[in-house]
Amino acid sequence: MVEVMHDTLGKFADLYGSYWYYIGTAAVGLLVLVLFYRKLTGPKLPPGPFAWPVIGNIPHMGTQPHISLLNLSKKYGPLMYMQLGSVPTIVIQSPEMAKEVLRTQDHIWASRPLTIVGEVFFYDRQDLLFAPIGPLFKLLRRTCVNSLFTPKRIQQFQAVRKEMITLFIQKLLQECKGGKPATVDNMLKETNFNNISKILYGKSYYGLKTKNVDGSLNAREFHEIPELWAKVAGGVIVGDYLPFLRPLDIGGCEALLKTLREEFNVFLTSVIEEHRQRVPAPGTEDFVDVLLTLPADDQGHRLTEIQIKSFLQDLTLGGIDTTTTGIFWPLLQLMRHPEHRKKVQEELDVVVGRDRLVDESDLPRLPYLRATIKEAFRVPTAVPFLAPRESLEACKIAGYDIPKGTRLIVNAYAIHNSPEFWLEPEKFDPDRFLDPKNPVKHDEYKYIPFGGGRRMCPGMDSATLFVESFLARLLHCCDLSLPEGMIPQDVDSGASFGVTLAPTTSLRVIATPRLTLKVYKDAGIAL
Ligand code: HEM
Ligand SMILES: *[C@@H]1O[C@H](CO)[C@@H](O)[C@H](O)[C@H]1NC(C)=O
Ligand SMILES: CC(=O)N[C@H]1CO[C@H](CO)[C@@H](O)[C@@H]1O
Repeated sequence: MVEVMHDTLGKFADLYGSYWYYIGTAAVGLLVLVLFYRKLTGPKLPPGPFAWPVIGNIPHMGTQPHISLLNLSKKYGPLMYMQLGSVPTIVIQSPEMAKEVLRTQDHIWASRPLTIVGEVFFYDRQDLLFAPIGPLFKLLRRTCVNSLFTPKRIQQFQAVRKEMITLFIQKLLQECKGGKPATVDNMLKETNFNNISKILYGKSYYGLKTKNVDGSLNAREFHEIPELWAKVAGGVIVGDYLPFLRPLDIGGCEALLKTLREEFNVFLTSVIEEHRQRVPAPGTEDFVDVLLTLPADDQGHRLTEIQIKSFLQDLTLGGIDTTTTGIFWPLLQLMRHPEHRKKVQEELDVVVGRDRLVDESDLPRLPYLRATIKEAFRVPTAVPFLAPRESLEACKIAGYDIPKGTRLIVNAYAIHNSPEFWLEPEKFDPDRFLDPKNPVKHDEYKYIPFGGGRRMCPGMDSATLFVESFLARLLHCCDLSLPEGMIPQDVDSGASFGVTLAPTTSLRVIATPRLTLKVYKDAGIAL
């Protein structure tokens, strides 16, 4: 024992005596000074949780990142800095901060980062959703405004909407014959997919098998492509955050994205071929017709075939899941809150009566129905995170320095569900949107279900009309109730994170007719 101690002390003395000791001390001192100096003069980053080496703050995201981040904001505030693997990120969780990045600094934050989905699935970002700021982005946005989502074009699809909703109601009422419950979420998925594809491609494609490049039939039906895509795109692709692991393709996401792109490509190639062979009557063009016949812009630019395909992928994937989710959550809330359902139906009876179907022209006179849908876009928020953005230059937010190339997450869910900005946020209360003394103003950025700034959802008007029209007809034509033994509080409002929030359990309802029988007969609804 004494021997060992002596030995150690001896070594210590040796070290103490050597000039290496002095050099070592000097080096450590210098390092401390440099770090301190950088702290003083380097970028002053926003606060945020401790970042682990290599993985950074990835563990803080958890499986429900929209809620984890909302929880973290209580400690670190509405502007938070995180390191997601190798990606420097800021997280925005208040209306004031949202206004800063979506309006005041929109020119800095309107670009999108390069991700594996953008690179692999969208042919190196030749679509709108993933396009960086540049000429293609401008051309595609202009196409949305001038050719695809014009009021006239939206009006043109009124017949499709009407047909689809009527068919849905017929199917629902038939399934519920004899008081049997129907599973609404599954029914919505089918119907929506088909009818959106009708607007885009002029045909329903449900049940259609995709083909392989050699023409043989693939096992996957076309509607599975959007579902699988949403799973991959809504999850974490490891290679995006830890690029050195990308070659391993953990989970096989990249390989799956490639396969899905190929299957989608074969499908779109045949759709485009079919459309090239025909000349649609004016006023009956679908989106493919419109995109194929776009005139060149001032500089003579036209969309290439790859760009048309990627854009159609966007519109298909951006439109189906969001619209289904947008119809599902208001319906679920109305099943949880029979008192509001009753009020919506009373409004319909007063404005429309029971002797004819609701028409889209009735919607402006149905404020309570519309407020109900608005409130259901708040809680829960169908699209919890706005699509990711990236800064084009270094900037300052709230006095903090944000370097160029920083990723931006706007947690719309948090903004919609924080008690700082909404009174009793967990309460479902459509009247929030009807209070003339305290209106929810667009320029306050406390209500952003469709995003904001130059990246705001181009499908907003079209989607809102669709959802309103759907729910107006459904609630007008059908009385809804829960399966026996279930009370409203039993309706599970649990949601799991993804590009859109998905319900964790199925919604089962029983529908019965509530209008005069002649109305169903005239509308061609077989009971
Ligand atoms: C209830 C339905 C919908 C909701 C809640 C919704 C929500 C959103 C949100 C939050 C964004 C991101 C905005 C941002 O980054 O600030 C977005 C972008 C987008 N949406 Fe929608 N959307 C819906 C329906 C649709 C439909 C029906 C279409 C087209 C058929 C569509 C096409 C797009 C496209 C192409 C973008 C990307 C725009 C860009 O990056 O410039 N959306 N949507
Ligand atoms: C968020 O905080 C609440 C209450 O403090 C807690 O019950 C919940 O588990 C937290 N959720 C997540 C995902 O961190
Ligand atoms: C217009 C249109 O395509 N309607 C379809 C909507 O979805 C239902 C349910 O799948 C189909 O039966 C309709 O043909």
